[in-house]
Amino acid sequence: MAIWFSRSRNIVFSLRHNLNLSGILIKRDYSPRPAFTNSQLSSKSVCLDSFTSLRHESTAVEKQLDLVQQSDEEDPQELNFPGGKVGYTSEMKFIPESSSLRVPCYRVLDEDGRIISNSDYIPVSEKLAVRMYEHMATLQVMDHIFYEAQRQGRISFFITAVGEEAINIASAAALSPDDVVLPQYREPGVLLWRGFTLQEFANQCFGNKADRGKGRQMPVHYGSNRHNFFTVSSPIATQLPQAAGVGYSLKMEKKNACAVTFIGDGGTSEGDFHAGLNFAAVMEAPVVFICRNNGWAISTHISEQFRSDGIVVKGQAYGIRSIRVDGNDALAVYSAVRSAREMAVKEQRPVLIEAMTYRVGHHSTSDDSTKYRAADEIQYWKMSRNPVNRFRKWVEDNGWWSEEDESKIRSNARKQILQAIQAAEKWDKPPLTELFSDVYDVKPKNLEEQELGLKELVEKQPQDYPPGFQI
Ligand SMILES: Cc1ncc(C[n+]2csc(CCOP(=O)(O)OP(=O)(O)O)c2C)c(N)n1
Ligand SMILES: [Mg+2]
Repeated sequence: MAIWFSRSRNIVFSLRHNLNLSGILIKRDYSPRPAFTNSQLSSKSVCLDSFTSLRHESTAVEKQLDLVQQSDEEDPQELNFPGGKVGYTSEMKFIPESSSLRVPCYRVLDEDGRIISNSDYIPVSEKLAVRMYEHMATLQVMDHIFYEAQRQGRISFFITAVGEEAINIASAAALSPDDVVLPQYREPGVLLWRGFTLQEFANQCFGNKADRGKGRQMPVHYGSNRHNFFTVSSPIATQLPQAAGVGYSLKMEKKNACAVTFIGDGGTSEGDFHAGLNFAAVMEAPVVFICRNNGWAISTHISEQFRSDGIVVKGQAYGIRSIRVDGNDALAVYSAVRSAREMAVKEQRPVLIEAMTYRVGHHSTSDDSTKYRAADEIQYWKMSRNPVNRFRKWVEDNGWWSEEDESKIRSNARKQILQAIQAAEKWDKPPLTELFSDVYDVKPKNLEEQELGLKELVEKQPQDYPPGFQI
C-alpha cells in the first residue's frame, strides 16, 4: 500500500510539474449532509452543489492532485485514501447489519385515495390522471381475458400483472418516450402505455405470422423497437447489466434520455443485479432501476431471499441514490419515477427505486400460489390495498371519473381484446424456416442440419402440426 501511495504521488508530482498545476487546490467538504426532499431537489443550485460533495470521488488524476495537495497538511486522525479521507477511530465498532429503523416508504395517497396533507409530489393533470386510470383498467381486463385464454388451452402460457398495475402505468406515464425500457416480464403496462396495440399483444401471445418476434418466444416475451422497449428475456436479471450499457451509450451520445430497467425482488439475488448497479454507478450512467418488491419470487418468500431491509438499502452500498415507494400508490410512483429520471438525465447518474407491492395473481399460469401462501394474505392485498381502486377513488373524488365512464372503458376494452384474440388465433404461424434465420449472417452447418432434421420430423409426423403446415 505504501509503495502504491508513493508511486501515485510521484506520478502526480510529475504531472503537476509538467502541466504547471501547482496552484490547484480544490476545497472539499466531507461533513455529513441531511437527506433531500423533492422540493429541495427542484432547487437546482442547492441540489447540484450538495450532491457533488456527497459523492465519493473517483481516482481520476485531477482528483489525485487534490488528494496529494491536501496530504501536505495531513491530519493524523484521518486516513488519506483515494475516494476521500476516512476518519480513524479507536473504538472497535462493527457496522450493524441493518439500521434500527426500516427505511420509510414514500406515499402520497392514503388507503382511501385521499392525498395525505403536506405530501411532496408532482401534480398530475385531469387529462393525465384519466389516461392513467384508463390504462390501468385496460391492463386489468387484458390480464383477465388472456389468463382465461390460457386456461382454455388457446395459448401456452401467461403472466398477469394483477396487483402491480400502479407500478406498470404510473412509471410509464412518468417517463419520456425516448427513455429505453429493459423489462423483466411483469410490466406489460409500460408497453401498453407506449402504444403497443392490443392486437400486437395478442399476436405475440399466439406466436402468429404478424408477431414481430416471429413466434420464437414464449407468450408475454413482448418487445418493440418502435416503443424503445427491449424484448423480455426469460433468464432473470440479464437486463440489468444491459441497462447499464444502454444508459452509458445514451450518455456517450449525449441523448436527453435514460435507460429504465425493471426487476423483481427475486431477481436481486442474481449476480447480474449487483453487476448492473455497480457498472451504472461507476460509469455514472443514466439508469433508473425499478425493483418491484412484491414479496414473492414464485414460492420463495422475501424472508428467504435476503436479510437486508429490502432492496432500497443496496443502492447506497453501490453509491446509488435510492428511494422506497408505495408501489400501490400511483401518485407516489409517478412522482418518484419522474424525479428519478430527471436526476438520471440531468446529473448523469443511476437511481434505484424499490416499489413495495404484492403479486396478487399466481406467479404464472404454471403456478398455484395457494399451495404456499395464505388465502387471507392474497385477499388483503386484493381488497384493502388494491392500487387500481385507490387511484380510482382519487380520480372520482376530483370529479374526473364516473360509474358510466367505468363501464364504458371496461366493455370497450373487453370487446377489443376479444376481437384481437380471435383475429390472432386465425392467422397462420410463421414458417418454420424463420427459426433458423436472423442470428447468423450466413447459416452455419449445424443449423442447416437441424433445419433438415426438423423438416424430416414434420413430414414423418404431420399429425403433430397444424393442417397444411410446411417448413
Ligand atoms: C436466471 C434464472 N433463474 C431462475 C429462473 C426461474 N424463474 C422465473 S421467474 C422466477 C422468480 C422471479 O421472482 P421475482 O424476481 O421476484 O419476480 P416476480 O415474478 O415476483 O415478479 C424464477 C426463479 C429464471 N427465469 N432465470
Ligand atoms: Mg417478486
